[in-house]
Amino acid sequence: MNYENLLVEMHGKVALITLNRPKALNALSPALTAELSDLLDRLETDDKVAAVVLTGNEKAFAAGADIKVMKDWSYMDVYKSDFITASWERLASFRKPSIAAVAGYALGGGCELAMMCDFIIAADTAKFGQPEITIGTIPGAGGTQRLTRFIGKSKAMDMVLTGRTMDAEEAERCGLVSRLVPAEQLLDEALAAASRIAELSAPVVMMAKESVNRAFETTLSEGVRFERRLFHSTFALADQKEGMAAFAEKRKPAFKNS
Ligand code: CO8
Repeated sequence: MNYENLLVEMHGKVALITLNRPKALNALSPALTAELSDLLDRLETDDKVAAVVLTGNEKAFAAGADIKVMKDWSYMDVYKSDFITASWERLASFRKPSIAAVAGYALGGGCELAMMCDFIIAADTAKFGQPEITIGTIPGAGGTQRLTRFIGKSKAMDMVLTGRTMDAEEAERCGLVSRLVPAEQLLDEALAAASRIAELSAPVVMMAKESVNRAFETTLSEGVRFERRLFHSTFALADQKEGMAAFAEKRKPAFKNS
């Protein structure tokens, strides 16, 4: 898998994807998002891959969509192409677990990309923001929607209307980030979390992810009903039998992903 704007490394069953346009602070060009979409298609169907960690570099996870590419586009250019929505949204529909490991800037589309992952682990150097308003536009890949669900209306309005950045401590305090670690521990922490998930039953992990995501799309009673159906369906899996038998027999479960 050779890409111009991404690096891919396997750590056991975890694919570590590194955004790799360091000179442009990993600005998300159409070429980069197309490559990411193609890579995720491959990883989703590859049984050797159980989870994904998405990261950038010390200075930037990603500083947003590529402004230099976008700046001269007309309304018809972005409307007719639906501004490459499919490749941007690919991460949000990825069925295997995904963790964003964020150091430095996660701005605009970079913050939106991190929020498409299942959870975000941040280095103490991380800075999040939706600064689109400062360049005459608004978030376009879910920033006004996902950020609001993560941190609530007041803080989301503050971020989106002023374009200010939020440091890692504030991001953890308000629930944008699940864990905050010293920068030098970021990748170890994210890879350890992904590896832990990779040891568990893959179909059960996918169901758990699907069920949590449902909370963003439906009412509480429908969501609970959906969860109950998936919960019941785990009882059709050999892995549920193995998991509960292993608990009763005081041993480690050996899940077979079936
Ligand atoms: N696009 C293109 N190039 C960028 C971007 C970007 N978003 N961010 C940084 N770069 C480039 C700079 O132009 C510079 O290049 P060069 O060396 O050739 O001049 C290089 O990266 C280094 O950047 P700086 O010199 O600016 O570095 P600083 O440390 O001084 O500043 C900042 C870092 C504060 C992050 C600054 O670079 C910055 O403000 N960047 C722009 C942040 C921004 O506004 N992001 C939002 C972009 S809009 C967006 O994301 C909308 C998403 C919509 C998605 C819709 C999909 C359907």
